[in-house]
Amino acid sequence: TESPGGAAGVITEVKPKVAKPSMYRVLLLNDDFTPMEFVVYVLERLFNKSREEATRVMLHVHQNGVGLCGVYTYEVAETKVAQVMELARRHQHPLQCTMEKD
Ligand code: NFA
Repeated sequence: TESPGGAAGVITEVKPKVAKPSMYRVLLLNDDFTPMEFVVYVLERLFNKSREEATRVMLHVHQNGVGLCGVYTYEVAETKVAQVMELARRHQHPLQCTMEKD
């Protein structure tokens, strides 16, 4: 949407702009005890990854100590972290999940 404004010939945008939300990375941390298959399951179930992509991310975390599960708005990222921590707790695995500003 446009309206005339300012100097001759200048078109002023009048559509109101909304701020883009800050985004947060959800990270999975390696440990020596959580079974690889459980980590793959978490990535498939909570982060909507294919078995192939979930396996790739799991192996990255296993080899590098930390890896990216996804990037989300604050509330979604918080929920993902809580879901991972609760699932790990229920299965008595020490798997850790954190979030950080993108
Ligand atoms: N390091 C774990 C193992 O060898 C697997 C793992 C991968 C754990 C990614 C946590 C995160 N069983």
